[in-house]
Amino acid sequence: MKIKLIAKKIKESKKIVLFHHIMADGDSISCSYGLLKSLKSKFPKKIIKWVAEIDFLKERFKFLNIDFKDVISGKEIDKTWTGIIGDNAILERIYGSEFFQKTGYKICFDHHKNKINFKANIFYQDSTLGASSIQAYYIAKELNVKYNSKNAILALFGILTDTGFFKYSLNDYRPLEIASQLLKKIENNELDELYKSMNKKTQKDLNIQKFTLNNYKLKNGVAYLKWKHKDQQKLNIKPEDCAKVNLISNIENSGAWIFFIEYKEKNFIRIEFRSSGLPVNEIAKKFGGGGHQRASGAKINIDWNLTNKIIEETQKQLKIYNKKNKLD
Ligand SMILES: [Mn+2]
Repeated sequence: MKIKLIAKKIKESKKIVLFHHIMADGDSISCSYGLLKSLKSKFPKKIIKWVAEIDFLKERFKFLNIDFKDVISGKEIDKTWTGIIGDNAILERIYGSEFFQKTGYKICFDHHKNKINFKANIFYQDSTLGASSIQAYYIAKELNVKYNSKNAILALFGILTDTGFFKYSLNDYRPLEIASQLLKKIENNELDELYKSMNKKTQKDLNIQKFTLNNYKLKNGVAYLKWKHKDQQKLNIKPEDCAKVNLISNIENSGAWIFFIEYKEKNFIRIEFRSSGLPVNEIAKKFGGGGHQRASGAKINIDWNLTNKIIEETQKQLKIYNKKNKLD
């Protein structure tokens, strides 16, 4: 029903502007740039633009060769525009949120469980989906978008990112079903390039792996690592480079794994929580964060005593969880 409403509004709108969330990931790219490409191919006469964090996207998604020709600064946005944000329902997490707020009609679609914290005209939420790019696909399908190799690969990219190449979506057949449709349109060499890029390891990556494996701790079922500023300096890396908590995923006798990453300049610690079942979003929430049951995040002030409390809390919750589920 929401999909039909969104399609109808897109058809009616003369000017559409898409947004991505801050620190965009593959799913966010699919829902903004990918959907933009699909909509432009279907509606060549409409004005369709996006607000993009150009420098960040250029650096992080080099391999996508994003063309930024449809990017607008946002200043020209007013009530005559329809704004679309996918993969996020938190106003502060929209890149260019002040411009999003100026749009006359707001469409939001998201696969997170979080409550939306702004007024949207249409809010299409489905937390059973492993990626919001699947929602973007449903919207495009409703509009009869024809896929070619370029926009199909952008759609697939989000699905691969958020499902971990279909690992996290378990027996949900929809990501694979949609991927199988998209694959019919994708050139083999392009997919080969995408897979290589998504799995590429740099020397920096290897240094991060080496440090992680040498320094993580595992206690009472919780694996964790504290990425302090001095260690980042030694490895000549930025805090955002450290956000790879799955380097310590699924170690035998562990049920949850956490990275605490110090952002010295910005004066906070970013926390990445992951688990093999424990609802870590409940723990993240207690410390001002949120996310999915098995993948959540939070941000706290730089306070290493508090990180110890978070580890203890996770150990405690894991013990309860394991007992309840007869895992110990
Ligand atoms: Mn997502």
